[in-house]
Amino acid sequence: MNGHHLLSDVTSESNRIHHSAFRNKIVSAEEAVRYIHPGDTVAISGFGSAGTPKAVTPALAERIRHARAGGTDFTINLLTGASVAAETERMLAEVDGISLRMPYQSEATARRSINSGGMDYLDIHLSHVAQQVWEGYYGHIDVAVIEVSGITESGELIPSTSIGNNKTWLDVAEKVVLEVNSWVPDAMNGIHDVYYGTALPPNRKPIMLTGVEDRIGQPTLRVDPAKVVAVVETNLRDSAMPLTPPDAVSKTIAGHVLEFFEFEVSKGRLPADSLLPLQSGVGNVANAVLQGLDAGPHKGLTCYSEVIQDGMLHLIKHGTVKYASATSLALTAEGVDELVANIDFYREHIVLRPQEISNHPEIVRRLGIIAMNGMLEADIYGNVNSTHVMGTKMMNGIGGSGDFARNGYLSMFLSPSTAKGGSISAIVPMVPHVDHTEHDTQVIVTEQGLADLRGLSP
Ligand code: 0RQ
Repeated sequence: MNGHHLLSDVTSESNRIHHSAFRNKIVSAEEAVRYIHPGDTVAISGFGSAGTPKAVTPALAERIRHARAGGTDFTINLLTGASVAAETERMLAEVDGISLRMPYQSEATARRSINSGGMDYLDIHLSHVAQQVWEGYYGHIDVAVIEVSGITESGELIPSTSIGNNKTWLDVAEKVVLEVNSWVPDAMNGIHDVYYGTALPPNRKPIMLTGVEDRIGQPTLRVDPAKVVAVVETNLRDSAMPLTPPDAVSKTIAGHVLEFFEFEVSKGRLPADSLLPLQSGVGNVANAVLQGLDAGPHKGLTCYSEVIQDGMLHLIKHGTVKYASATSLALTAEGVDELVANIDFYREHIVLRPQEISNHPEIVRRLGIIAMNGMLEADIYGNVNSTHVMGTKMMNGIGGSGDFARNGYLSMFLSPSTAKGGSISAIVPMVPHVDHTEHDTQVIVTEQGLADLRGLSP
């Protein structure tokens, strides 16, 4: 593919590009990054480990490293859906290539740069990103680099394994670079639902999504072909982290959560069969809760969350979950094999949406979501610190936790009761940094037990 750049009527190696205007723009990744200049604001695809551009970002890091070596300062502002593949985050941080990063990241090298003042970091609710970009808070968006899995005959883009903010990036960027990744199984076409009805006030209309499984948009993303300056072909897999089995503490926390659900059912506050749509963070504790549900009495559950991991496929296969909506499909290699082998089944049970919709407060409130998120620490009033270790050092960011915690029907925070081998308590008299106020937090769970703060005075 590297030799194909700037030839007219180039043939696509992958047979995924069914429109000649795009085929004619096939170039190498090294060629594509020439459209990115020092000081540019660059918006890339990616949410969790899924759908990050895999060829252009290393080429960009290399271009920055070269420029530095030659004495030229080269940094960009980097906008994403949420965290992106860790290696992408790392390679751009290692070359000191990012001057401003938003809206979320969770990688150690970038974290060090943020905490030492090398990188400015804007930690914002994921549901706010598209709106703030449209409002102009991040200035001119020079280049969008978006991974897709194909381009249709009519020039629409088939999304990859995540959608995130891609619709917004494609709409607002001056120039667009597309990575067409033929590793994404063809069979996934149709799993996406891209809603084009959002607008800024005063032109907003209700978003008519009233059930987790509702499809309110179209399966493809739109782009103005005139803005597409380069198309890069790849065949590279997402690098999803393998899941670790839940440990004893996580299992105990999950046990408290599951017992609580039964208590809520007995009080008539949750439907006995299907509960209410679940949102859960990623990681050990969330995983333990999902596994516990799989072994429990409920069938036909629904999930309305950000990320679908391998564990969710098992729940769907077993009938425990009948429908899962997210913005990212962050599967391991085995997860992808399972998905593809049974794609006709899973396509009936999974939908991927833009994060504007997966995290939309209107929908989270309407559906009555049970929000379960991790925390660093909580205080006895219920204020939660999710982001700042000891009140000063940025850990990851608020991500989508606030979108769900503030607007959910039940807002729960789950964490081991201590950190760092028992030397730090996660329950403190007063948190040194507040992400979720006592008014947003209803239930706090550790392995020591579950505190239901609803109806309690301070
Ligand atoms: O550090 O790995 O160096 O030991 O923080 O803590 O216990 O492994 O928990 O991975 O679930 O992360 C809040 C960070 C929890 C996460 C946070 C240290 C601890 C460890 C991680 P080490 P654990 P988790 C997703 C919604 C905000 C974003 C969000 C998060 C590390 O849940 O980023 O919710 N949340 N998005 O040792 C000092 C404390 C500490 C502490 C933990 N009190 N003091 N260090 N740590 N507590 C929604 C989706 O749908 C995906």
